[in-house]
Amino acid sequence: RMHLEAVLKSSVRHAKPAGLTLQYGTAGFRTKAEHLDHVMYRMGLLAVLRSKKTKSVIGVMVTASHNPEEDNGVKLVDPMGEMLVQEWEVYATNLANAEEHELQTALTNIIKEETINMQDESCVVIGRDTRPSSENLSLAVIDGVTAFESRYQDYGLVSTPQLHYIVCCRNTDGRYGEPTVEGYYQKLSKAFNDLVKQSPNSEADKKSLSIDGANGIGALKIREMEQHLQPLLSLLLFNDGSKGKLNHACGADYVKVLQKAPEGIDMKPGERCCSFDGDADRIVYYYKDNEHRFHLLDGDKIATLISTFIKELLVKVDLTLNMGVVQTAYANGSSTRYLEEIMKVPVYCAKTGVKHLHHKAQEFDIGVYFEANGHGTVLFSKRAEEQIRQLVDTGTSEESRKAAQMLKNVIDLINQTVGDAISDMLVIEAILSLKGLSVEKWDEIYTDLPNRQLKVKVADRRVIETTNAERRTIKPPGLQENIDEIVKKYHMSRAFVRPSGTEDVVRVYAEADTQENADALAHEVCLAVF
Ligand code: NG1
Ligand code: ZN
Repeated sequence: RMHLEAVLKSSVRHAKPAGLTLQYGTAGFRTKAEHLDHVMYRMGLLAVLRSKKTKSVIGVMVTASHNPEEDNGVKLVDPMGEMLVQEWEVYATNLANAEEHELQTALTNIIKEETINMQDESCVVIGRDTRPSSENLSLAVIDGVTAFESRYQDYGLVSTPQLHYIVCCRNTDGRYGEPTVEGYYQKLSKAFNDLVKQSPNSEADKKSLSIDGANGIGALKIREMEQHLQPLLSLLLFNDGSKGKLNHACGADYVKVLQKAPEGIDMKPGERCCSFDGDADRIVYYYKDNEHRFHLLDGDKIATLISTFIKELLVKVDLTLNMGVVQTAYANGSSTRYLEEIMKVPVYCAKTGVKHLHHKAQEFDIGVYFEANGHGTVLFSKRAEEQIRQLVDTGTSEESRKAAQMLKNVIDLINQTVGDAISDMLVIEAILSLKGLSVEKWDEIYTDLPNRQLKVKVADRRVIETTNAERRTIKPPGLQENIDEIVKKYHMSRAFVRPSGTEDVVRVYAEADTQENADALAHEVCLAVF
């Protein structure tokens, strides 16, 4: 058939190295950039098929997030700005792994199985991070899209959450916002400024916020947005990409895993600092105290701050909307206990990977989800949004109308499509300002249990299988019993292992009463895995 001829012809320029296999995992495809050209071309093709199938605009983001600069990756964005639906991940994997002579069959299979009408319209939007390899790889995506004669728009350098936002806008007739980067800045800055203007706390006692941009796209985008936030937020940007290497000794993942400040940032005692990751969909906060001790405020602390704030507003508007918090096994035990026992908020544990948290959070009127590593957002159901918007005008008291207005601003400020460092940062900054809360006071809400995360290289990580939201192993036989015995030797302890979905390693996590014990426990469990 005509359209496949063109596809096969162009594929020669993006030939797959024979024998190379990759898997569409929790974060799409991710590996060394030089192995990805054929994958990009084929994801361009797949995006066109997905677009025809859903009769919507589909996104393709070229990034490897917090991975080293030499890596790259690609993920597809579904119509409402969500991650690609799970059933299509299999198609992505099959398509990426088909040898050149199998490509036609792989494509025909998808078209047949999904009964795709190739005459249907399609449109793909493309974005990329700042990696040196990203531009050429995004051109390979475009080659795939045009081989199918599809419409497309290349948005160039954007953060991952900006592309998710754009996809959602394009498929909702602009009701979510203008489908441009400028539209994103307008929407978020208006909501932020409206929110912060209601703060009773004076400008004078506000310190500026220091941002570690991980030498990535987030730094670029913060520079563009900065002027929209004046004078309510003053920012100091470090690791802006002018000297350092992407994600090297900086960024949210580095800070979270090593529990220390990034290089290249100037920290003064008591001053708020935050780090983005390489594609700006994660954020963690931190500060150093007067004794120069480092304090981390990770995704769990962020989830607690945001859910507490929303819960307080819900009481004021007197709406009976249910709210739940979704975490993963990596959530610090103290955060879970605080949310359940003090805040009386139901907490759920999902498997690692945003799509799992996102789906669980959709079950609530208001679903707050965060991975401990700082990836997260808040989802408002249609019902919740409607009720809140209505109360802005019809609330029975001044106080309830004001609270409804704040909730409405939060809805506009949060990027509901995916975790977003910039959006989350603005939500946090607004809450701290409205509550007159310093970073130390926020940190004091609960005390983290000392913890350690390690990784172990094994011959084949797939020999480990887990259950119960990855908190226990069922394979290989005997491993869980071993871990249980080791954990028993420590106080207030917990540990689990799971195969990573993005790296060829097994991850080990441990918590205990002291840092020494958490470290020792993590080491012992590593040995049990090895
Ligand atoms: P893996 O490699 O499966 O642990 C990591 C993060 C996830 C998620 C993905 C996607 C940890 C422990 N794991 O997954 O939370 O962010 O990368 O980027 O942080
Ligand atoms: Zn990321």
